[in-house]
Amino acid sequence: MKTIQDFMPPGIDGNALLIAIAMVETEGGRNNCPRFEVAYIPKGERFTVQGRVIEGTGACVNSIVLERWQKWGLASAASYGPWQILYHTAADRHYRGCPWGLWSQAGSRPFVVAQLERIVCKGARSIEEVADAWNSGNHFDQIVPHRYIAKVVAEYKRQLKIRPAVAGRKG
Ligand SMILES: [Ca+2]
Repeated sequence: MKTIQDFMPPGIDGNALLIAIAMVETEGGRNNCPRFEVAYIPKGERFTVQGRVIEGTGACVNSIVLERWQKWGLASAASYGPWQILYHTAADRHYRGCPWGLWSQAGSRPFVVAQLERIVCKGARSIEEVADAWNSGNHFDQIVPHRYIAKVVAEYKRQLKIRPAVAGRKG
């Protein structure tokens, strides 16, 4: 069976990276509630979620996003679970379950790994580039989330220190 280490660039511990991203996104899964993304909500749609008003901008709505919106509604416009994977990202990686099925670690991990593989296939070669792509879609555009990247790098280094036996190991 293929593991994350099979496609990670040389020198990157894939499991430490997975933990680092989860730590930065949700404190390792402790704060894993769905977060709604207004860009994937059609313009004109308006909701109140736990006292906060959410209004769609439609910025990222295309025919595929709209089809999923019609099927799942607001649940389609959120990110889920320890890694906060966007439902659309998982669906693009052939996830066929309901959006909230990504809420658990077991439900989302295969699609998180599949997305990381895609990021690496598109040329990301460092923790910085992978973190950039995870947060902003890709590592070769103008959008570089410096603070997010710095957090992932720091957490990755911390993970290597606290679990040195795993560093560089296959699997
Ligand atoms: Ca970017």
